[in-house]
Amino acid sequence: MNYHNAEFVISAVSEKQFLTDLPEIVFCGKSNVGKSTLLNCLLGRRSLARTSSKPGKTAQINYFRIDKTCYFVDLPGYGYAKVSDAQLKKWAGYIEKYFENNDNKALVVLLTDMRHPPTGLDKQMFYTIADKEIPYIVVGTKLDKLNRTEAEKMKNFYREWCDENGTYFIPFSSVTGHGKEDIIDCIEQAIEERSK
Ligand SMILES: Nc1nc2c(ncn2[C@@H]2O[C@H](COP(=O)(O)OP(=O)(O)OP(=O)(O)O)[C@@H](O)[C@H]2O)c(=O)[nH]1
Ligand SMILES: [Mg+2]
Repeated sequence: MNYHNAEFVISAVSEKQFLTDLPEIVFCGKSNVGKSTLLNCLLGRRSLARTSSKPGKTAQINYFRIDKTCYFVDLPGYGYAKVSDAQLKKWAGYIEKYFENNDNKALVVLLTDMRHPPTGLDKQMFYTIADKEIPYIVVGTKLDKLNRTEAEKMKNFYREWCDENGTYFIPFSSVTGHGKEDIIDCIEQAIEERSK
C-alpha cells in the first residue's frame, strides 16, 4: 500500500455519512494522546490530519482514503474535561453509533500515553473494543518523553497488561519514528486478513 497516496474524504457528524465501501483502520484514544499525529506520521505527512497541543481538536469522525485500499479513521478523543457536557455527549453518541456497524473494521489502534498507566476511560474503551471482537492493538505514544529507565518500566507494564488482555503492545514516538514500522506491519496484516 502506498501511504503517500492519501486523501481526506469526509468529517462525518451523522450515521448517514459513515463510509462503508473499504476496510477501516481506526485510531482511538483519549484527547491529546496523539491520534492525529500518529496518522500523519504513518502517512509521511505533516498535517493531513489536524493536530493541536490543545486537547479536543478532532471533533468529528474523519475519514482518510489510503491508496484506494482502506480508510484511516481519526476519532474524536475522550476524557477532555474542558469540553461542555453537551459536546461530550455528542461525541460519545458518534462513537457509539460508529461502532454499531463493524463489518468493515479491520483493526482498531488504541492509543495510550506511555507516561502513564491506562486511565479508567482508556480501560473502558479497550474493553468495549475487545468485546466487539474487532482485532485491536495498543500503541503507547510519546515514548520520547520518558528516560530510558522509565521507558523500560512502562514498556514492561504495558506488555504485561496487553498480554493479559490478549493483544499486542507497540511503543511509539512521533519524534523519533520508533514503532512506526511495527504499526505498519500490523495494519498490512489486518488488511490482508480482511481481504481473505
Ligand atoms: N513528544 C511527542 N509529542 C507528541 C507525540 N504524539 C503526539 N504528540 C503531541 O501531542 C499533542 C496532541 O497531538 P494530537 O495528534 O493532536 O492528539 P489527538 O489525540 O489527535 O487529540 P484530539 O484530536 O484532541 O483528540 C501535539 O502537540 C503533538 O505534537 C509523540 O510521540 N511525542
Ligand atoms: Mg486529533
